[in-house]
Amino acid sequence: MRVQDGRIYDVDGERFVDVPEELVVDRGDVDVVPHDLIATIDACSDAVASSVRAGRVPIVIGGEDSLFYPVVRGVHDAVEGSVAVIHFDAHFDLMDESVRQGRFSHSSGMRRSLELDRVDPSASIQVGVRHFNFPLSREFAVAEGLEQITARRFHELGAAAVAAHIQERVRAADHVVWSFDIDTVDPAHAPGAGAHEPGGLTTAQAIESVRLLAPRCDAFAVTEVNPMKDLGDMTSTLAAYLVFHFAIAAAAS
Ligand SMILES: [Mn+2]
Repeated sequence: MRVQDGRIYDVDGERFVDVPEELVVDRGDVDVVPHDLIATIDACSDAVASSVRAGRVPIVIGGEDSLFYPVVRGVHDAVEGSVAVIHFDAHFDLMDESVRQGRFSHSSGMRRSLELDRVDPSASIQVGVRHFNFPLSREFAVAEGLEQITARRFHELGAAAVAAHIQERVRAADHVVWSFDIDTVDPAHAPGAGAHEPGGLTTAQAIESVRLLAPRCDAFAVTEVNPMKDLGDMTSTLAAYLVFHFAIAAAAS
């Protein structure tokens, strides 16, 4: 990370940032229980909760997007007060359940998160959603008071204006969890994603969003990076940069 004498030059921010030795600590993988999804979710949730209780800001790297719910639950269980969810994704992830996917798949993360007692839909927001989705999911979002900023709208407004809006949206919440599905980013920029949804954010917009919002977050998850679909590691590299920018922006604040 080009750290010298405990500091780094943040080129995008045009500032020097102190980087303490323990700014980023790798706590290792959470055990996946291949034949017991609930046990895996519990393990993820417990790991996130223990990191939050230890005063850390967990940065969780997927794995597909069923990781989203245990990250929110881990923070929720470790803190008091209300929790806002910032959800960057091409998709709603508001499916209640389906015969093929059950209740805890990568299509239900936001739905399950909103069921937690202190998650506040009126302070939560979905960003980068696009194309076509289930009418019932949209109606559910409206009924819950969950705001959605489409990718189309994001392109009209720009990253800075969207970030300012999100800051305002989450202002009343005591804690903020941010889940970032890599398919938020356009497949031309991030081909190593579980799903290809054209019309997404650029890498520059994704990085700028992270720089602006990181200081407000109690946890950050990057999900759905799929190295088997990647080209020359460009998506994995983007995910790593999102994490670096998150850590440095948080350290600078
Ligand atoms: Mn998605």
